[in-house]
Amino acid sequence: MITIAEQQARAMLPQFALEEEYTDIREARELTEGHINSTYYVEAQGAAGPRGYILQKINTYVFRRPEELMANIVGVTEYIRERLAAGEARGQSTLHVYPAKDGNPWYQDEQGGYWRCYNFVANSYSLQAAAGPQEARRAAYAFGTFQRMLDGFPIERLHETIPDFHNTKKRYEALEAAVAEDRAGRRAEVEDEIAFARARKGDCLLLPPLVAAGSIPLRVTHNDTKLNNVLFDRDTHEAVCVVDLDTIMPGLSLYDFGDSLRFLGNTAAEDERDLSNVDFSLPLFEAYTKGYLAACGAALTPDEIRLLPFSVKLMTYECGMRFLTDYLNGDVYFRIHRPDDNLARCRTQFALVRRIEALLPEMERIVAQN
Ligand code: ADP
Ligand code: GN1
Ligand code: MG
Repeated sequence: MITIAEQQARAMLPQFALEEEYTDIREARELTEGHINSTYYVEAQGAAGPRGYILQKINTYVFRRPEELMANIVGVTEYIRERLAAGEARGQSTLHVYPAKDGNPWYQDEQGGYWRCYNFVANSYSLQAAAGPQEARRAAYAFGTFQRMLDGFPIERLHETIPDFHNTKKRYEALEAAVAEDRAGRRAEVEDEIAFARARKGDCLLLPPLVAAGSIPLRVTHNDTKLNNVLFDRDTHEAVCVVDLDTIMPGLSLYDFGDSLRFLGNTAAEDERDLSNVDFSLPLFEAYTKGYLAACGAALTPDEIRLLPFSVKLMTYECGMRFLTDYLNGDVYFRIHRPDDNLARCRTQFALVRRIEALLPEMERIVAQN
């Protein structure tokens, strides 16, 4: 029986102008770790041997303007490629976008769906959790280097692929709107979580005045720095390529730092059901901080450095609110595997916020020492 992944690969791979002809599709399978797009790994037999591709159907509920999104990705990957060719950031690589045969960096299918094709980064793997400080430091180095390389990118060329993506105040307001509407009839079940979010509303207001005053600069940022959005090399185990470039936009370095630790600093999975397993790892925080500061610390302002610990709390709180909002809205945004996934994810994020709150002084001490 032919699987859906095989069907998609057979229909979509021929639409792209690859650098070599292939004779056969040897393997096609869906990669289900991401929460947003539909991602397929495809291995095709070329003249010189098998070659891996990533075919992705862009989630157009989440990304309303896929042409602009692809323009961002093409611009940023070309820019990074030039910097790498000039000898910067040795060991790092960037994605290659294969154009469709009509020349666009996407292919539109008969139902109006948008597809794109990347190289599968050869010999790479991704992780759902850091096994130890070395992996945290390596991921941090890759994300920090990515940010440093994009420092000179003309920020005005970027489209905002999701407006107000990390505007925590707007995320709070979206949660209140979802509570009021109670579209899926789930409100009664989540009163504790709603109260938790409300009690921390003031946190939403801390960064905007510093941005307005210029002590926290707007930069070109990735905005989705989960550990599984960086690829590791199978031989060296270094973090070699940052992927998931959909949310590259003007943003704050603190979003990237905080969001990475939200995911990687958690001792449990994002959708862990047993909250007693959720804790925040100070050794992983320290390792990540070291790797990040080594890669891009020289460019950071005193306020950016001072607020590194707070950013972890803020991004965790924000993400928890986003999961809660989606749960109340009936799971329209994040991909779920089980009906209560978004509720479980919200609960892990809020449990983690509690732990981070208790550990903030320790985290501040670690930043001061590095
Ligand atoms: P989503 O937006 O749904 O998270 P991603 O672009 O992050 O989608 O892709 C999902 C996963 O597929 C990534 O976490 C990564 O592990 C893997 N992946 C994506 N692109 C590539 C690539 N070019 N090479 C190797 N693996 C990739
Ligand atoms: C989504 O696409 P993915 O799975 O890497 C989300 C992030 C969240 C994350 C939570 C475009 O990331 O913002 O932090 O889930 N991406 C988008 O796991 O909303
Ligand atoms: Mg992803």
